[in-house]
Amino acid sequence: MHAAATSTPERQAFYDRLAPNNLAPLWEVLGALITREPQSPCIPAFWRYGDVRPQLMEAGRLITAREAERRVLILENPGMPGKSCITHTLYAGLQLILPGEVAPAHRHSQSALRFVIEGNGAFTAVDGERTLMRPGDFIITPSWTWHDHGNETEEPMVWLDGLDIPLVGFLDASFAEPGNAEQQMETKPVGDSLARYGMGLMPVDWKPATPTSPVFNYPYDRSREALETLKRADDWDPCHGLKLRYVNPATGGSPMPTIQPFMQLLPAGFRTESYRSTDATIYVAVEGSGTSRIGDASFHWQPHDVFVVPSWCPVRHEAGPESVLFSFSDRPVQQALGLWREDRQARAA
Ligand code: GTQ
Repeated sequence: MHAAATSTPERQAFYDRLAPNNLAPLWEVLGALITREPQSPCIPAFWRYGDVRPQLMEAGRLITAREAERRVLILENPGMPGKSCITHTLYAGLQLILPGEVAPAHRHSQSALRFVIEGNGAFTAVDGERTLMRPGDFIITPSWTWHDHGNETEEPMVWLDGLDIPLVGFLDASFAEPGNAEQQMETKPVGDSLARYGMGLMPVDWKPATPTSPVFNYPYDRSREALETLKRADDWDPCHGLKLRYVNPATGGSPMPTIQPFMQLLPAGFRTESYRSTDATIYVAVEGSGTSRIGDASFHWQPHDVFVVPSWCPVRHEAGPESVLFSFSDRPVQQALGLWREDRQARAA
């Protein structure tokens, strides 16, 4: 926006005298502070599950879930090494729980989503209710709720964690507490929340007490069925194919205050038009295969692969066979602040 001012010895001497007084000249940094367009350290990135899985299993041999508290390999954006973030505002990691293991109860102000990758029927418990995890399920751990995970099955359980850790850290609003017991008491039957709030019905006098959805497992068979039925309507969005957003049934808004998840279907051979938006987005391939061109990068994905589209970076997807993508971003935060923008004719990616 503003070209850097010329440096003169006199000016530099002045700046040197300002610094001890905790003062700095705006005109030296204005262009870097207020950019014409988003300038993110986040870059397009890709994780092939076939490459990550052996290292995740190696972590399983080196440390228990109990000792680690959460046995997770963080997916670090290569543009921000060592920062534990996948985008500038969000964190993601792959969590492993082996048969017989427990990840002990704790709670924190950060909100978490789980997107189930592999395994069949290990559980996560949230405030006294267990839910069984199946591939493709989208599960929420709301802010400040007690949660522990356990695997009473014979198979390893792997899911993608998505948390608002960087965002909460930026706001200096992180609180956390360990549970007094390793596992919380089960106080509700499995499926309680879905029956109570997720069937197009609500208990008659119920009012939401938090901004997070009262439904905490959105099972894949239901999301998939929605896509399967809607694809017959044949009204494809040129930029998205058939894209649905998960909702909080109490508000119609995002299921989580800081993160909006999506599920989309691309028919065989479909090529989306170039698109960009200010919410950097994390994708997980669920079914099919395809290629996504993100800025200058190009990634060929298969089920369980993860990739990142940075803020305002043009993206185009091309499906091979019919494909399903899960994704999530900080869009609700940007929308609440009036900052979110999209561009449906992005310069060709
Ligand atoms: O499962 O509670 O990937 O607290 C990072 C922090 C998972 C969890 C993560 C966590 C969790």
